[in-house]
Amino acid sequence: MKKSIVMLAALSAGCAAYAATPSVSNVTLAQDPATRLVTVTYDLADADAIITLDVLTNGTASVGDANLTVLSGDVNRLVSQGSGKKIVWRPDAALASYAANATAVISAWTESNPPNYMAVNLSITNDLRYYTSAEALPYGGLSNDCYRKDILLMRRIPAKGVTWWMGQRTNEKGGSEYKARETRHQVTLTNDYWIGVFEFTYGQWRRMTSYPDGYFTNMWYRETRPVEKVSYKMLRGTSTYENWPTSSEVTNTCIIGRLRTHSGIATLDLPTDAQWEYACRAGTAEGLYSGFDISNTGNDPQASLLARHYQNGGQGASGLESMCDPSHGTAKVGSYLPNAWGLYDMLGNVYEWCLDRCASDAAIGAEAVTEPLGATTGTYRIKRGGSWRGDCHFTRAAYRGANKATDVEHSIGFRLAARIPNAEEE
Ligand SMILES: [Ca+2]
Repeated sequence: MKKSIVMLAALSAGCAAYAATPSVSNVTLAQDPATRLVTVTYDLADADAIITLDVLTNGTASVGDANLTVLSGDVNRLVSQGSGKKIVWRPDAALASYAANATAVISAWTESNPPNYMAVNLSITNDLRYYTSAEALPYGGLSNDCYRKDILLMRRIPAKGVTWWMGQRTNEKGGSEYKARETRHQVTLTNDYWIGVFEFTYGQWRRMTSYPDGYFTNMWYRETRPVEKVSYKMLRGTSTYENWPTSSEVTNTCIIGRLRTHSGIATLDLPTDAQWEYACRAGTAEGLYSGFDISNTGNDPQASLLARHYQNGGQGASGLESMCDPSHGTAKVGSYLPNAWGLYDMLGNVYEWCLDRCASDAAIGAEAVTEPLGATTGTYRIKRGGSWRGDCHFTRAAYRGANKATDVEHSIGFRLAARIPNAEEE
């Protein structure tokens, strides 16, 4: 058994005037030679903090997030201040010899500056786990369908204070009919936010309440497919859905209200139209988040790499069959290439409801705006990204469609978002 060199790292919120900065000390690492289990201890002072662990070999080289997935104890969650905090790590067999010469690095993150991934357990209340990368996820990572059925996995989007271009560049292929609703303009968002890595699925819905009355009838296959036939009104509450943008309040019994109560995340909601497009683009300006424009408005080869649409499997051999299987209908979420922030199916599969009401015909202005919340009146709400029911001119980052808030459509589902508080709000 060998003692570690004591190492510590505390990441501040960047604005210590508003909230105490957590500090970590007395970090130790020891390995049991019989079981190979590694125990890390530390003290946390000045503020509660989200804790993540890295392990270095030879003082500098990280063992890598993919080798730090079997952890228990005071790690990957919000930890209360105190001494003698304890983490147990089971290293991979190949790392057994490294662990004996390792040093532990504890990072303490504030709630206004969290790690990149948050996992919400849909079976246990108030169980939020945090990870620095997708590689650090337990249970085998994203390939495990638990992230499509049992866990709501969200990605932090670095948006605070960033000014970017929303809308269609000049004469984008596939966008000529929609220029008025895709007018290019500058947008600045005031907060970072979480957004779902995947569209919300039948399986996730079932863990919060009874099954939705969706279009697809294959009980096993649809568990990992996006929910559809859910209206904006159903998602945000019969008596509260019209509140936005005056208020973000929803009832406790609608799905978003249930998820807020279950998770303890008060800001959980649909994304705004601008949050959705910023997350979809992930820094790109082209029609597709891969950096290409579409070349075919019907069945486009580049869009087919990213999106389930009507012409690459949306339509089955007998048309729009409700008994979906892997060959047609909606796709299992995460079947196509993600964007640079690791978000899947932002284009295609199902349209995604956004919070915003929209003006007539969804027309949008050219003036620069900060944190836009949509029109203040109107019965229509924005939907984004195209779907399994449509051609590729809809599966563009700029395309903005709309439906009535009461519409129940087999092409429209949703993904969740949650505003991250700024340091001064803590
Ligand atoms: Ca989608």
